[in-house]
Amino acid sequence: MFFFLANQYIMKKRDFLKTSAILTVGTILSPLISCKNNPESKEEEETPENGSVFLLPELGYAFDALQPHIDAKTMEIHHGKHHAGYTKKFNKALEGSAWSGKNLEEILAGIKDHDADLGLRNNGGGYYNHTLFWKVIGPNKGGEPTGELADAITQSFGSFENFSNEFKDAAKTRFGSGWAWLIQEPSGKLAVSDTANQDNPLMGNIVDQVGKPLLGLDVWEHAYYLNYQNRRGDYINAFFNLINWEAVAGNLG
Ligand code: MN3
Repeated sequence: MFFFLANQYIMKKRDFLKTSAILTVGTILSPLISCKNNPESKEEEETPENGSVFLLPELGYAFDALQPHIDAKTMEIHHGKHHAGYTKKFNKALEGSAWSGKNLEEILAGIKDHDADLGLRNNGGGYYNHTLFWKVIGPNKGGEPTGELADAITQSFGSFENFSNEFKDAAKTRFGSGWAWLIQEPSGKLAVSDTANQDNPLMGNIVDQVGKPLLGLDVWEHAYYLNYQNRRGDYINAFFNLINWEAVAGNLG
């Protein structure tokens, strides 16, 4: 049975209002929150009136904290524009849908491959994927996992080196925009996979390899182009200096 790390980011409207009332200016840049400063704004009217809203999570570190591996400008735009945009559009897509009020994992697992679900697929995936991404990287991280996760990687791949080669290869060869993943399959075994666009391994009706994401790497050009231009391989190598293995281990089911 999967559980989802970002359940903490979903809350009922009344709790959201209570929370937003005590928030001061910080790294949370959600339009859903910032619009509270202006009750007359149009964005306020677009906030779901019932059910739940998903909030843009805080990074937990400064925009420049991941330098030189990921530059501050990329982080600022990626979190404050891209992820904020997915968050807003996801909430909008949920409004009035049968999925309103469900948890994120259930929503992703239920999405079908047809036009009616496209807004949920792209924006629900974008919301989940980036929420995971910020959690599994951090300043002064990298190295190798220890304990249960290290054992699981050795069991599933033979060695950490085999895993990292397979993961880097998946990230390099993902054509166009998408993500590379370390997932835990329903059997418990770990595997590497990759998905197109904002698809997520929980989307069992869409992806070939289903599993719970433990680690995800965004290989959209917006994730690295300012610093690395076309050198996706350099960005992937740099990512390994940022992996927060404790956080990845925390995602094990
Ligand atoms: Mn991205």
